[in-house]
Amino acid sequence: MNVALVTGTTGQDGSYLTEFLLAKGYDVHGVKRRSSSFNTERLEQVSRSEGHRPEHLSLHYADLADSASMTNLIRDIRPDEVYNLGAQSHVAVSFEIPEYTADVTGVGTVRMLEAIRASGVPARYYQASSSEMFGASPPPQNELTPFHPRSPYGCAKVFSYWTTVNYREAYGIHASNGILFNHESSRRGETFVTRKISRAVARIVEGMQETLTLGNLDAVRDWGYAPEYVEAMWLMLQQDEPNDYVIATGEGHSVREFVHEAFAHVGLDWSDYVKTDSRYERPSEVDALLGGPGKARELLGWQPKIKFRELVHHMVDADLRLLRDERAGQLVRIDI
Ligand code: NAP
Ligand code: F7E
Repeated sequence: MNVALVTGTTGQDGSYLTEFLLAKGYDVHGVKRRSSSFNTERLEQVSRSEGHRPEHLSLHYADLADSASMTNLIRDIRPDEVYNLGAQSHVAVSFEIPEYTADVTGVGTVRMLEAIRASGVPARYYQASSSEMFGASPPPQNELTPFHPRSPYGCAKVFSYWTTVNYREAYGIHASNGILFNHESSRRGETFVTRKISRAVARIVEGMQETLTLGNLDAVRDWGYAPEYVEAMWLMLQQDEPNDYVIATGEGHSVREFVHEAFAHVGLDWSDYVKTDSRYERPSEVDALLGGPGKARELLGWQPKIKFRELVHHMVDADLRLLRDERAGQLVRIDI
């Protein structure tokens, strides 16, 4: 039986990865943070998935800002694989709380790797690196593209990326970076742009909202489907040698195109509903991200299946379903 420790298990990716690992027969230990309200809603969706094995999922209170909690977990659980997905992951928010972002998203990685090294547990390690590290480097971006981060979040991820490489080189830890481009789903946090749009479209259709206010519509992103991306994380840790991989669809689309496609899917013209406000713009923006996933295709055999149009339609349909079920007083599975 393989044992995995997942930080960020309550987040979008953590919930899909947990589901994926349980289906593969793993014992999964997830890290959750103390919160004054429930923060395990996504894991409740995991518990309704086919083949869920609740006896193989354990949740532990710990925090990336608290090294002792992570060291104790690794020593006690002795995982075969550690997936470090926990982070203050919101780019715009990172400008408001840069020091906290550096601590959790940056130094948190040192805490995890140092816990592995100090415990002597021979765990393989996955680091959730990000296309935000490329920042101002023009597209297309791949593993050889120089980093030029444009936010405190991007800077913290660059630190984590090199820390992961350093622990691999210095201590021989099987540590890999997944440089994931944006990936989305019905479990995406509501303040990221894709979910903000799909949720607003559903609310407008249901007569619960009149307009949608966004920031920069010109930004281009390479949006993929989150459940496919967690499989790539797992594949990286199944390789004989650790390595760093870009995971992306290879297609770039603007926020404006996303908005257009989402409203058109329900027969509406986006320009009748969408406003812009500089309050949603960032002090420094990443203009265009478009990844080259050739190395992952060649070495991992990984390829994205769901592309832009299908993703947009899935997200709008899922939010419509969720809203209608909530209004009907039902709580049902909202996976797409
Ligand atoms: P997410 O939904 O925001 O989830 C982040 C997770 O980190 C949540 O479980 C959160 O807990 C946890 N967390 C936050 N602060 C923490 C702390 N101090 N200690 C322990 N855990 C903490 O993010 P995601 O979209 O799933 O992304 C997963 C990882 O991949 C993140 O590291 C993100 O930066 C990175 N990434 C994401 C994308 C993307 O497009 N989604 C692309 C590249 C890289 P709560 O639930 O309690 O908030
Ligand atoms: O913004 C623009 C915004 O917040 C995408 C995280 O998962 O992916 C994510 O970071 C674009 C940006 O994601 C609004 O300016 C316009 O250009 O959905 P987002 P992100 O910043 O790309 C990377 C790969 C990560 O690693 C991160 O963890 O959309 N935009 N109007 C807006 N963005 C938001 N949030 N809200 C708006 O109203």
